[in-house]
Amino acid sequence: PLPDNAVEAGYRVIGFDSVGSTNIEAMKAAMAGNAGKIWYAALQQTEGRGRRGRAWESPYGNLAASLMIVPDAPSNSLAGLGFVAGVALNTALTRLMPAAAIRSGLDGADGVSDGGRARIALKWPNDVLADGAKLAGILLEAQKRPDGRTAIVIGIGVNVVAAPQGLPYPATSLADLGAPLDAPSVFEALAESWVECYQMWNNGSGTNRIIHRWRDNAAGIGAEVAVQRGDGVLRGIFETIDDAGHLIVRDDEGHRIAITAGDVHFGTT
Ligand code: BT5
Repeated sequence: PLPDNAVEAGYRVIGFDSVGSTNIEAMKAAMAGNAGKIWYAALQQTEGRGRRGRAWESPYGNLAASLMIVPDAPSNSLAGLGFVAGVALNTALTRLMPAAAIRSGLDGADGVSDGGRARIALKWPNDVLADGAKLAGILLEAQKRPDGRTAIVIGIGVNVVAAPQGLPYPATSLADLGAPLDAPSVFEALAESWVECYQMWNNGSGTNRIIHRWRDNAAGIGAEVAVQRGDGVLRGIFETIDDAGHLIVRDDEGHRIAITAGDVHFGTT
C-alpha cells in the first residue's frame, strides 16, 4: 500500500513476498532504462546485502524496501540522498512508535528512555539505532542508465519482527522494542515521510534542513569514536556532521578531520 501523498507524487510499488534482494531488482530496472519513482518492497530477502559486500539478514516479516529514482540534481550531490532516507526513516519510526510502545507498557526500567518510547537515533552514515542497537540499515547504490543519466537506488532494511543474533554489536527489532507493527504499515509510513523529506531536499535550502534534522537526531555526538577507513583506524571525538554530511572527528592533536566514508564504532574499542 502506498500513502496518498506518494500516489499523488507519482510513485509506484512492486511488492514481493520473498526476493533475492530488492536493491538488485531496483538496479536491474535502472539498467533497463526504467524511469524510476518505483519502490521494490519485500517481506523477505534471501540475498540481502549491506555495504562493502556484507550480508543483510532479512528473515520473513521484516521490511526490505528499495526506491529507484532518477534525480534531476547533479550527480555529485546524490550522496545526500542517504541522509534524506535516514531522516525519512527516523520520522516514520518515531511517528509509529509512541502508540505501539504505550500499548506494550514499556518503562524506563527496561532501559527504554523518553517516557516509555525507545530512543531512535541516526548513526553515521547509514544506520538507525534504537536505544543503541541497530534497528535498520540503508544502502545507497548508483547505476548509470543507458541514456547516461544516473539512477539512484536507496535500499532500506528494517527489523520489524526479528533481529539477528550473534553480531559483533547489538541489533534490535520493533518487536523487541514492544512495538507490534507489521512490515506493510512500516513501509506505508516510510513511503509517506520519504515524499515529504525528498521534497524538502529538492527545494533549494532544503538540503541543509535535511542535514540539520539528521544532525539533531544523530547518535554519539561528543562521544569517542573509532572510524574504520580503508587506510586504517582513526580515533577521536565525534564533533559534528558538517553541512556536506561529512563526519567531523577531532583527533588527539586537535585536528578536525572530515570523513566521507567509513564504519564508526562508539567508545574506544
Ligand atoms: C547496512 O549495511 O546496514 C545496509 C543494509 C541495507 C539493507 C537493505 S534491505 C533492502 C535493500 N536490499 C538489499 O539487498 N539491501 C538493502 P552495513 O552497514 O554494511 O551493515 C551490514 C552489517 O550489519 C552486517 O555485516 C551484519 O554485521 C549486520 N547485520 C546484518 N543483518 C542485520 C540486521 N537485519 N539487523 C542489524 N544488523 C544486521
